[in-house]
Amino acid sequence: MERTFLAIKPDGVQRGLVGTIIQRLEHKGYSLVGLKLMRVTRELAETHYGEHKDKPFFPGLVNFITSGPVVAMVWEGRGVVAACRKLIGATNPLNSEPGTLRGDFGIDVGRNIIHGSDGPETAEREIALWFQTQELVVWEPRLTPWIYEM
Ligand code: ABT
Ligand code: MG
Repeated sequence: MERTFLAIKPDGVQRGLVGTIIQRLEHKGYSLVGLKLMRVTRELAETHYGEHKDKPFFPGLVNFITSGPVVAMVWEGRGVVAACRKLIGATNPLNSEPGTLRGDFGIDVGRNIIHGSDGPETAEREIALWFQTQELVVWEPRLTPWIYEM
């Protein structure tokens, strides 16, 4: 089964959206295999957002992501990487469709609620960066045959 890395950013946690976000992904049919509330170190933030290190918004981005608790998660299921990007919505919440997390809950690009891996290779790299193998729980949800044709 495919896995993706998602992180509810400090704005999402401060605004009390943790439960809503997890519920939406559970209702979609995906299953949680890793979950932790944590403060992000500057080192982790700079590595995670390394591709943006020369962009003008990089210092603000690192300050923001280290400014409060983050909920780091690994979700599993068929097509989960691309589906979560769709459920999250466009990077700039003003361009995100209603019904997406950013479209429903965000306004500013620098306060866009949640991160999701942008492809399967990125997902593998980000899961390895944020989680140790023993923090991920392998389990078989009982609902599987009601969500998948198999
Ligand atoms: P992430 O899931 O946070 O990676 O966002 P997404 O993949 O949708 O968009 P990218 B391009 O990866 O943006 C990374 C973070 O940089 C912020 N950003 C981006 C700005 O603040 N200004 C900009 O002009 C752009 C392009 C948005 C993303 N995170 N936050 N917060
Ligand atoms: Mg990104």
